[in-house]
Amino acid sequence: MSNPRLAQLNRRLPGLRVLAEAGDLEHYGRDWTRRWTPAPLAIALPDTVEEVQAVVRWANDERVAVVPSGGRTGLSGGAVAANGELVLSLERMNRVLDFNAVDRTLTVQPGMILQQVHEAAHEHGLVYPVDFAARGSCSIGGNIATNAGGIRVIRHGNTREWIAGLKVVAGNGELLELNRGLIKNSSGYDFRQLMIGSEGTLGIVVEATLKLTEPPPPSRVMLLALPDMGALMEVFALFRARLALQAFEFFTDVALQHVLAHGAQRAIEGNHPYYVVAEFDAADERQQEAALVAFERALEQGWVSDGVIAQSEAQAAALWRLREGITESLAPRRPYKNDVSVRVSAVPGFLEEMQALLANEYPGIEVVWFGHIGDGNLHINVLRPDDLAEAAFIAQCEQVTRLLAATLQRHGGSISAEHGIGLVKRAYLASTRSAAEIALMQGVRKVFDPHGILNPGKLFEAD
Ligand code: 2HG
Ligand code: ZN
Repeated sequence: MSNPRLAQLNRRLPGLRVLAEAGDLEHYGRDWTRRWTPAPLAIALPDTVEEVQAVVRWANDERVAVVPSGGRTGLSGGAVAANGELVLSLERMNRVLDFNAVDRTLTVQPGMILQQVHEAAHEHGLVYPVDFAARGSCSIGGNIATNAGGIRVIRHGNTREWIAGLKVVAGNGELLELNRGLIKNSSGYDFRQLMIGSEGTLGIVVEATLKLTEPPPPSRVMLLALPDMGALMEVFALFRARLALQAFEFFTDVALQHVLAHGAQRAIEGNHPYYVVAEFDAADERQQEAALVAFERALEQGWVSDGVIAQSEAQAAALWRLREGITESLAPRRPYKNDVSVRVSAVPGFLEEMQALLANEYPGIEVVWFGHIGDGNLHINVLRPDDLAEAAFIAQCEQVTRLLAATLQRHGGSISAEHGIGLVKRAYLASTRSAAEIALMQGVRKVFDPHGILNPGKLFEAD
């Protein structure tokens, strides 16, 4: 260990696993944004809560910045280490610690992959219902840090709803035990909720007690083709009124073309500008019949032009792939991403303005949009043309994001719905949160992390 700081860390914590090879710095220093050049000091891989505390105490004493790191599937740069930070990877802390059948809770370490959490819940005949396409590689600690949403929010809410307790290491190395799994706890400030969505700037989650629930009833998956944008909210209102929706996801034909080019199977013939994947309870004939009646009504009204209902689990998975495969199909192009939300009632007005804005500001540039329309959450992926240099492209996108932020502000929306602020959206935080709120947020940060060593530069432009 030639670096004096690392040598000192090694002297203080000789048993700590530390990586500092070029390949490791590259691997652990970046997330799915792929925009920043990774340049961490090293990677610490603690195996126990005490080791996490010891690393944080050292970093606090030495004023070394620490980037907490999970699956690094984030899309806002929240886990990027590009400034000599120590990456604190929680990947070795990936075990189930406890299942409590009476409380219906699963206590896990933060490095557990979401899919493994699903499987562990399933073994006990229950489910952890937060779910999204990155389930195979994102970690539960990262989900908590960003209050991850996904495709079942319409039924179950965000990660926030499913956390019964947290153990967290604050910026001075102190271990906090927050809420201890209680359902009722009216004893002052709820720091557990404050930690959720704080993007590693207040503390490092070292243990989480997750609420579990009953498995959902049997469901069916339907793909609908829509003739125009106006039909989208009509179909949503109709389906929500008549069916028990588990998911209602939307994408454009532009998105579909990318997924098909990436190997997915076409499910509906012809050209249609918009699509919806809906999943709904279909426990009995009455519910299945209700879905067909709703579909026929939508056809009569001209709100849908075609549709298919999956007849098997394999077909359902194939329909879901059309929606869930979008991010992966675009990844090689390293899109510029926006992840915005408005209240569901504000979606039609916002969409109209947003479409006009994108058409105006991105002439000749391919824009792919899709999202969780039933939650008022849209993802916009902008693809760089080959003949436009990266820096010029980002500058143009930043300019459009400023306009988008102003549009969102008029509609009472948010510049980040579920991906967090990280590095990517920090310049726009003030479009969603007031100056008074931001000052309070920074004040809170000082309380939990007095020397600002936890994920500095993320969330706020200046600490
Ligand atoms: C999704 O909903 C994810 O698929 C990713 O939140 C969104 O890639 C994106 O922009
Ligand atoms: Zn999403």
